[in-house]
Amino acid sequence: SQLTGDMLIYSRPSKWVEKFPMAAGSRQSPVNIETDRVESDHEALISKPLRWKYPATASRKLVNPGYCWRIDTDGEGTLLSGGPLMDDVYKLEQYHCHWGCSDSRGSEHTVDGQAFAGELHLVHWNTSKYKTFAEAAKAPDGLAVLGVFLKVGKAHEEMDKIARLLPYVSHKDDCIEINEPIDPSKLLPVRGGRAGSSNSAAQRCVNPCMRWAGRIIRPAENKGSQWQVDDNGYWTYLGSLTTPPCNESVTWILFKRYIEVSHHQLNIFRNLRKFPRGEECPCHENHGVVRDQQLPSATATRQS
Ligand code: SG7
Ligand code: ZN
Repeated sequence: SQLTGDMLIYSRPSKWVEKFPMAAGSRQSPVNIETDRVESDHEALISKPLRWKYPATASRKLVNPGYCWRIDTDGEGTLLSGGPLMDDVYKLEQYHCHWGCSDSRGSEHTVDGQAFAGELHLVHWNTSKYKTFAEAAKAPDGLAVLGVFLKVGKAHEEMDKIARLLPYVSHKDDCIEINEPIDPSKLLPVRGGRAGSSNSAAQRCVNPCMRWAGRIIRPAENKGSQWQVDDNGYWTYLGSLTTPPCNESVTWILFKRYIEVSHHQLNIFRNLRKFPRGEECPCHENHGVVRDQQLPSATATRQS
């Protein structure tokens, strides 16, 4: 049986490599962040704080591609620079979300084996070096994704603006224009447009655990929620897109702090439909790693 197009998104990540050879690469995402194996004093990270700017008017369209919700921006006036990106200037292309069928999972990355209820991704491309998003997506330093973990708690005000619009894009290929401004910087756990400006705040992940090298993330090895959460911090490593074509073009920047969203808001995400009007199959979850773990055939062994 041939896997094609969108069906791949719903298939197990270990199948992706059949059609997308990049999925077998050596810097595949997501990874498990091992907090006792990070480097704090990387000069490149601390010489310039990470900084961002997102005008609320840049969020133009809300789309249901069948496997998540996504907000496309016009990039106008948006900026991400500094930290691991050094002096290159990146623009925001889109942001989207991953979630799980229960509140105990849904994030793509894990921290010391612990999954979160969801993960928000702000996808940027390097405008200093490349002319288009497509060109940047093929380059090793072409993309930068800011990741924010979602934990269940109180309802998030800015996220609610998105949740309230989702019924208008309930089915695959539905798309609406955004009129009420949605400000992606309000979805970040760190305010003030900068992060990682002190030595311990920005940390580079050392030799992160790779999805395709047989190192499958195991919640069983969870050390609990005891890791250090730096108020202004992030973890960074060089990785890939988490879905086909799995391009190894992403500098990942994951905030240590999470944001809270409500169970109800997550349920609105889970209620999005995978197919066009007429077929009512809900998108219960759309995070990669756990799907493989659930399969009995997954070889959940760890290499040291
Ligand atoms: C989501 O994640 C979508 C994809 C995105 C993919 O499935 O947002 O974007 C589109 C255009 O649907 O793929 C090329 C791209 O951004 C992977 O992005 S991610 O690594 O940040 N999860
Ligand atoms: Zn994503």
